[in-house]
Amino acid sequence: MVSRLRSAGLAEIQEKLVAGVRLDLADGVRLFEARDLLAVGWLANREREKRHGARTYYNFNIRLEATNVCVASCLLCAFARLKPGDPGAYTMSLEQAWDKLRQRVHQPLTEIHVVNGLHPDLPFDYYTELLRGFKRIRPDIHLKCFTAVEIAFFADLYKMTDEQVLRELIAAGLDSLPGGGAEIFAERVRKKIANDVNKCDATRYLSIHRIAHGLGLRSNVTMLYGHIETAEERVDHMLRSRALQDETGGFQAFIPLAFHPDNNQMRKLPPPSAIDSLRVHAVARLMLDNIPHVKAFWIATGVEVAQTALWFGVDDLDGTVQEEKIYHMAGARTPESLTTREIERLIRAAGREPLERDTLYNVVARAS
Ligand code: V47
Repeated sequence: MVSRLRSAGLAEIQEKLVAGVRLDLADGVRLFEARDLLAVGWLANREREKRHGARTYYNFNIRLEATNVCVASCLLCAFARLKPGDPGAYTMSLEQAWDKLRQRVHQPLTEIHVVNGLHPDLPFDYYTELLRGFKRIRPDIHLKCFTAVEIAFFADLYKMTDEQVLRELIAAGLDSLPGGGAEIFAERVRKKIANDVNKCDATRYLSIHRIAHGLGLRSNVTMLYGHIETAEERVDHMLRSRALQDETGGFQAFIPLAFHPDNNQMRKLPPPSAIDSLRVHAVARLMLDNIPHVKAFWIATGVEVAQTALWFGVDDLDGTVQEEKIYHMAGARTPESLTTREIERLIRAAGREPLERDTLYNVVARAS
């Protein structure tokens, strides 16, 4: 392998990894530019196995998008509708949202993941009541709700600080933050694909995660790839995530999200290739020496690429998901959900060991 790494131009990176020296921007770019994908994957797999062996995590979860009304008009998005009443716009009543959980009382779910549009007219109580109702129905369920972009929007709309919003949501039952809304931190790209006064910038996204970590919440960080970003901008995004993790230790997982071009204003772009997806996950594993998990969101990458990524640095497949809309409205042809049995089968078929986890990566033991 050493001679293969040398011919791939990766000998120096291999030496750094063995010596425990951190990779820098130039190393990250070199990993993106190296032609030998398997050499990059081999390095990433070694880092993955150092941390997790063959263990591969998944979660029994559901997704809920309570409204797609969103005052932001990001070019990348196929989910949002600008105003209530626009064709395809919806906003669930609290009862309708709670019903989504009630209908699944028979499922041993451990997490609800809620992401919404930035709705201009709902009162703040809608969100706190949403959380309280979920906890009344299932007191043990973990509420992973609202991206940093939503938290910033709430703060501006309801005239609170970001910290006040987080404290009120925590008091209502919020348990952690998902990683959505990060897109690409680099200004050049963010300005083009997600330019909206209502969408917080990278500094505020990171600041909200910092505050959340300080209040005892865990969170994830995502990166939307495969559109107009350069290799430097991908690595910069990883390095900004790594820097915050050095400060707080609060990120659990880094989640690359493959761009889907259907039904949005960037539909002329081709979707990222399988090769690119495998590389992004592998480079993330190599750059992010301080974030425990790299997740392949199978809805975004496709099931087969997510499964293959288990040998390219990935140790987590998200979960059953159920009722996902953001990707399916943007053209994803993946199923809307997988059963735990299907997820276990595809992990085993990859030669890995499936473990059901809760949101905080405690292993869930089930009587069989
Ligand atoms: O922030 C929107 C992305 C994100 C498109 O924290 C798109 O566990 C691709 O953040 N093509 C929301 N992506 C989803 C998300 C997420 C997913 C899985 C797990 C977790 C977690 C978080 O979806 C948005 C945006 O970056 N997105 N439109 C699109 N056309």
